[in-house]
Amino acid sequence: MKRLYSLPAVMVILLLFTACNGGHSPGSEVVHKPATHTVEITQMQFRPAALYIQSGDTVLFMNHDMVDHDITEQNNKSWHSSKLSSGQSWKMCFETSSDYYCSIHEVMKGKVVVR
Ligand SMILES: [Cu+2]
Repeated sequence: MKRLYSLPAVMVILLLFTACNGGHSPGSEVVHKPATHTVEITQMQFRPAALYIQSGDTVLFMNHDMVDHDITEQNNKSWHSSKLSSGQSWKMCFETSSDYYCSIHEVMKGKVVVR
């Protein structure tokens, strides 16, 4: 018996709005307008290696290298990007600080510090 089973070629989840819910927590005294920051990946490094943001900000990772990279949360891999080819980018909204690295090149490390 021949079973033809074609997997969906592409399953794309488009997260058009990756911004964290800008919910105003009760009693919060400062309303921060979410910003977008960029981390450039170049010459096997994240630049800046340490990025300081505010909760709810979005970080865009841009791969300028000729090789693939990814961005993986370092402590328990609680999140990770897809593999970024040269010229590709990926973004995520941060509510807490995270250390991250590239799982393809484990010496590549960086962190996002929410303050
Ligand atoms: Cu890498």
